[in-house]
Formats: sequence, C-alpha cells, structure tokens
Amino acid sequence: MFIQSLLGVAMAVLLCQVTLATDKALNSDISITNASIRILPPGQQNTAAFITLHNHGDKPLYLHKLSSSFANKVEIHYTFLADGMSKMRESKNVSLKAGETLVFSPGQQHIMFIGLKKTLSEGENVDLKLCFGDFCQQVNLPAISVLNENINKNSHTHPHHSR
Ligand SMILES: [Cu+2]
Repeated sequence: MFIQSLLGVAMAVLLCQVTLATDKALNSDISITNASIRILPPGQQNTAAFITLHNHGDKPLYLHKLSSSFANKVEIHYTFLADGMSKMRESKNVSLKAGETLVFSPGQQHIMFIGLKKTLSEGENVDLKLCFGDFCQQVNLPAISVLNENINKNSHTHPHHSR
C-alpha cells in the first residue's frame, strides 16, 4: 500500500516534469544587459552592436532571427584570425543552454547591422528584435560613438563584406 502510493507520487512528479518540459519558452526566460550599438564615421554601411544575453530558464533557447528597422539585415558574426587579419563571418544556429550567458562584445562575437538605413547619433535608441523559438524579444540599443567606446581599447574596426 505504502509502496503503491509512493509510486503514485513518483508518477505524478514525473508527469509534471514532462508537462513542464514541453511548455513553451517564456520571454521572462531571457535577460538582456549591456546593450549598445557602435556609431562609425560617416559613410559606413554596416556597424556592430553588443549585448549580453542570459537564459535563466530551464530549456535551451535558439536565437534564429534578428531584425531592426535601422538595417536591411541583422546577423550574428564571429571573428577569427586569417593571415594576421581579423575577419568575421556569419554565425548560424546560435543557442543558449539553460543558465548560459552569451556575450557579444567588441572584437569578439558581435551583432552586425548590415545596410544601415539611417545615420546614428549619440544616445539614440536603435531597436533590435531577437527571436528565440516561438517568441521574440525587443530591445533598445543606445548608440555610442566608436570614439567614446571604452569597453575594449584594443578593438578595431575592419572593412566588412568588402570585395
Ligand atoms: Cu561583423
């Protein structure tokens, strides 16, 4: 009898966990900090944005789409060295495990705004939409001139997608 009720409880707990695991991810599972977008000298078509994402939910989140009203295209890029030059390439299938923090920072993995539609001015808020699985999160990126950037003095800009 005792064993049976114990089994019943165990089953209930198990079923409960299964139900939780299939629940949809919530917006509250992601927190966004240290957001900014870089203002480059006039004439640049592309720029980089930086952000820290933290998944405090209990399921992995897949960042599968980024967009902004300020750019034709928004991509995630990673940087690498080739022939002594810093290069970058699009990073696909970006995900955050449960509890994971993902940092986009100057000279490292970053968010690339391609084909800027407007000239950015200091302090202006640039919208960015990040879509994870079945929900999207909107964030405002304050624009900061590359000259005022003090996060990483060693960071440098490089021609992007030039031929
Ligand atoms: Cu880039």
